[in-house]
Amino acid sequence: MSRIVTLDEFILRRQKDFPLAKGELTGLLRDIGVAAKIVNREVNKAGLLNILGVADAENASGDVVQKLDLYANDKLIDCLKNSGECCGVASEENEEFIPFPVLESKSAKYVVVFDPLDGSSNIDVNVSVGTIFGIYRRISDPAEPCQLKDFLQKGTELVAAGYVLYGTSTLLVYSTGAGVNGFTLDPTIGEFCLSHRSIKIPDRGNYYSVNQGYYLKFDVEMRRFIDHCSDMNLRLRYIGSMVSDIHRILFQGGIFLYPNTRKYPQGKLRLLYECNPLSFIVEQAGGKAISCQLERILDLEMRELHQKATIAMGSPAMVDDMKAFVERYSPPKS
Ligand code: AHM
Ligand code: MG
Repeated sequence: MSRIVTLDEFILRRQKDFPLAKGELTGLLRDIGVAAKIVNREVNKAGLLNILGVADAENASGDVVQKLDLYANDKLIDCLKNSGECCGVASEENEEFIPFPVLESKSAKYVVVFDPLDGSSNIDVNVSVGTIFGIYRRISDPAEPCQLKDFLQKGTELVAAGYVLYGTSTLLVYSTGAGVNGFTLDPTIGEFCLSHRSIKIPDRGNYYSVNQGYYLKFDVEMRRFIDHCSDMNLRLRYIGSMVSDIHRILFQGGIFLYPNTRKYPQGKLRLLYECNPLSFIVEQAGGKAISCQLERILDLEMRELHQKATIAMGSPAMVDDMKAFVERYSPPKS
């Protein structure tokens, strides 16, 4: 039997590969791992504790029942606030970013962005959901509270990113820009253990993942590409939880699409909290991530915290196919 490597041990080992690293990023990743365990505990007992349902409802003992996504949001903020390595966070659940008080002893160098529980429509029906996170080095003065510009950095500036998938088992997958590794939570010892080393996305796969219910609302070039996927007998898989869909594609290959529709002319998914961190992971695994207007996602300018983007990501050859369809079938620009 091979020796078990825990997430903490792995992160510490990796830190030693960077002689100038002082351990701040290591501490941050560990804190995110702790928050993930707390959220996982609640996700798993959600039905039992009557924690599901609308925020502001009261449970039998008169306590305020928190919606699970708000609970996850609070836990992540708590863990990061107490880490001492993070000077502020921006969450999909909060309108504004949250600066943390400036610490007397050390000035934290990082900001963290996250979607605490992605795939919220799945929460109440026991289908997999996930947490997505990204870590940036602050660019404002470390002696001052963090500022909006610390968060409005392009995806290319990500120092680390990852996700946690609360599925049949709970997995944490992350990258610091040197490959992608996955850790499965062993509930008997309460530790994330290295289970997927150096994840590499297949060049092609048998799956495509898109909300085909919106087919008639997509632009013609996107419809032609979806027709092509169907003609190629690719299998359609769409969970409605981006983390789950991307996780499958990471291992089995395929393409994930969320194009613009009439309802969402800029796309639906958030660049900061969803598209950039997952694009970072997919690229680190050898895949590609572009907008449906064919710009690399990680190169997109950030203008506002809740900015949306269209996205096509996954196996590199399939993203190239999609690009070719868009180039071929887009109406000529007048
Ligand atoms: P959420 O952050 O409100 O949960 O929305 C994001 C989710 C993604 O996980 C998923 O891919 C998408 O929304 C599904 O949207 P739709 O129901 O329009 O297909
Ligand atoms: Mg989301």
